[in-house]
Amino acid sequence: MNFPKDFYWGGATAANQYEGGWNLDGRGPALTDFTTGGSAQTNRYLTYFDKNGDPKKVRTSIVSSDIPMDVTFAVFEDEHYPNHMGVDFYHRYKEDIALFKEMGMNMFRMSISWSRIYPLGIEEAPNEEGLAFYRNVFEELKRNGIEPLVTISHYDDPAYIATKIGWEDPKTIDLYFKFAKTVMDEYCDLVKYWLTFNEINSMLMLSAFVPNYPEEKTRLSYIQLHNKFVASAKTVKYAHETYPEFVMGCMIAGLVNYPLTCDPKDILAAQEKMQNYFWYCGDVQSRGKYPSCSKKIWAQYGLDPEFFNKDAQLLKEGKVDVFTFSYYNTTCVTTHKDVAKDGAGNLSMGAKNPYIHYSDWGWGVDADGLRYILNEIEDRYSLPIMIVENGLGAYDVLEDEQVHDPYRIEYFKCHIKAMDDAIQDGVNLIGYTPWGIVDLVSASTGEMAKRYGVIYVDLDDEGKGTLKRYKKDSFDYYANVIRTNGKEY
Ligand code: BGP
Repeated sequence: MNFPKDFYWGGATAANQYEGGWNLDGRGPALTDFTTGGSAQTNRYLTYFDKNGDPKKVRTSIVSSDIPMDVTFAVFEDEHYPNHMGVDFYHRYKEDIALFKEMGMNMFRMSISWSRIYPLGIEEAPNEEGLAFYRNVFEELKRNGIEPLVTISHYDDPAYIATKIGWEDPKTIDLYFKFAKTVMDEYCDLVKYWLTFNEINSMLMLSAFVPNYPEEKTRLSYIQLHNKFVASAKTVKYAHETYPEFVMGCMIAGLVNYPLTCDPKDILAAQEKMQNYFWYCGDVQSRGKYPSCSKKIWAQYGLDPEFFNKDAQLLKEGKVDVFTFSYYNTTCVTTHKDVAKDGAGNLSMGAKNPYIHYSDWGWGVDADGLRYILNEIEDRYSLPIMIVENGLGAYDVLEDEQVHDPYRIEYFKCHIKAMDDAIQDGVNLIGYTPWGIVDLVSASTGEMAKRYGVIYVDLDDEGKGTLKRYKKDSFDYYANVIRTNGKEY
């Protein structure tokens, strides 16, 4: 057993999938109030009231700039929209935190809904009721000996900013920074661990994995991403200058690419994917500068290097203290069209790996890949590392108030073993917060059916259920891992 004695064992969530209370106490509309679940949501509709108070219907998952975002939104009873209620952490945080404590968790990852603090994103003063909610949650966590790990922005930009301004406009950098500064100042007595953006490299996901993705869109993504890097660096710099005790982190989607064959062309193709998609972002946030491959990428998309280089000093000053990432699966890259079988599932758009198995959603389960990427990150950055998302999305069945989920326990076992081995390899791993520790709304499907939790929530895809929490078998399993600090997994 190699886990250090002060290892963080926790669980992870995000406001837009967990919290609910979407229109309560002054919260404004967020991007994710409209877009969750991509194609799964195309038949859902939202109603908003226009300036004259007349109801208007819009199709969700399409955030059109024609929708006025400074209006009131309403959902009619027959228009259930999953993120709006999440699993009601907004009203049940005490109950959930009590379960976390019972499990022995000493860290809890959550995010702050930007539009709960600044409803449109552009206001001068923050929404006091929004601030009070998170203060109550953080105080409750502290009372229970649980360290909050806070993602400042997890996919839920205020809808007004997303549709009327956008990350391509540097104004958004200032709006984000105002939000980040507000919450860091407000909770500096309660929160020490902060992540600036969830999976910042997800902005490149479509360009990296969708064949023939329009170049123009990729170009825009690189511009928007750069502005996010600047916003992140400003935030980290401010935190370091103002609160030296803060630990600031990046958060990168850890999709690992392997070459499908030993053809050197495949090796190069896989390396390029990792450079363009993973290290490109990891380097800016952890080394404070773009990697050498950037020049080639910018040239490929006709981007002016000066746009990126003008912020070099700030990026250097905004280096993070801890490298955090999500890890679910690996995928294969090949130049051999004949041997490539399409992967299924939204994160597995490469070729299928015959040596691993796949989840019901086509995500490749590969614990060795975790050990592999942990070693790579260690070698490249020499920073403390946390795995802030990991887990198996599966169909669970509640029967006689019990959920038997041996498949999830199996998943935990091999991934925790991989962590143990990686620590022995020399990796400075300091924490693990598996995803959706309480069942919550899936980001890719927008539904409840894809569950990750060790705590079951009685809620179905149509929003029916008591919202009651039940401990799954994996709850006891994980509690024992924590109790023995990873000796028994
Ligand atoms: C990550 C996101 C999370 C979470 C997770 C699982 O990419 O940061 O928000 O949802 O993936 O994804 P899904 O819910 O689609 O299974």
